[in-house]
Amino acid sequence: MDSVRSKDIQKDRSMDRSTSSGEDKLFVEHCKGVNGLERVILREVRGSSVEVYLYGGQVTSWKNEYGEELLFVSSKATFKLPKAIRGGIPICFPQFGSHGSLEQHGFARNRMWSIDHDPPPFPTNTSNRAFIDLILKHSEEDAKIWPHRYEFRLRITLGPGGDLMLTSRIRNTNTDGKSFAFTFAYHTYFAVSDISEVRVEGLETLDYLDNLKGKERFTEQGDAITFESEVSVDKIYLSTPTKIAILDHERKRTFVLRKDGLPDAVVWNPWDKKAKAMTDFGDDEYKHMLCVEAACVEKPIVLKPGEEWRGRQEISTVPSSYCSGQLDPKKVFQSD
Ligand code: TA6
Repeated sequence: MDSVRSKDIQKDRSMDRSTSSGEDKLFVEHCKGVNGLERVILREVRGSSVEVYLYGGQVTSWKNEYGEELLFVSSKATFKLPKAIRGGIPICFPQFGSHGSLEQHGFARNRMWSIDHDPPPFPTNTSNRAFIDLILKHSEEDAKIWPHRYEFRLRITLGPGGDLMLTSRIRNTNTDGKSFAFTFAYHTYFAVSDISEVRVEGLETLDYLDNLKGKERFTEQGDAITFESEVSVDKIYLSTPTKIAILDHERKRTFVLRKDGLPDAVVWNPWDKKAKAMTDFGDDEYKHMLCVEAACVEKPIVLKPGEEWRGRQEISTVPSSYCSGQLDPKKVFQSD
């Protein structure tokens, strides 16, 4: 998996925040990545790190303090425009999936984002040092397919404890008085030891749209979601709790996903057939990834000119061993 990530990395490490003190450089570093694409590395004092490509405004690595990779990126991922990078956290905007007339998952993941050197004050005061502000704005190219003026500000923050936060602020800057509507997802690819050993907690008994059955609506059964049935899963859970847990039994690790402003959650694993059909995905890689995506799909967000929407996702890990009952889902969901 690291072959793609370590290939073609040029040793050109430039500074961040021209006014930044020596110390800041420790937290945020600009350098070139695969195929010379601009990337930013965030580091935290205890050793955790995050890698972000300006192409797609996409997180492509999140490592804990032991240097263990927590996100999946395919060994066949292409880091070449206009193809989206297969893995990490692609941003689906202004359309999730095929829910609309645009290309699958919209265009934000296939665009070159910029560093936002002058972001408006951030809603929450943060002592975090390891963060980067990115911005994507409307372009003539996009206006041909989506005739709206917008500003999409994305802050990516690595917390002192190694938590990863993504906060999106999307503003309608239309000057023609027109509102616009969009759907959205943080299409997160979690790295897992063995998909058949993974459980997802927090989506029990919820309604979902099955993308493999013409988006027909069903209700999930009572227990945690598992992946033993040897078939691909592609479900959009509606109006979910703000916290979801992904338990990787073999690794004794639980991912806790907290979300805000994103009512839905998508669960996707392509399994073997779809895996073989994807050119930028290894045939067996479906065994080591699971997408759980904080999303807004069922009810599109509508913004009038001047209005701004905010959608936030925070992911963290807790050591777990489900069998020993250490991780009691009720406790996870009560812990705040
Ligand atoms: O989020 C799940 C999904 O919409 C699936 O339907 C599957 O197509 C996946 O996204 C990957 O989409 P992509 O366009 O990246 O191949």
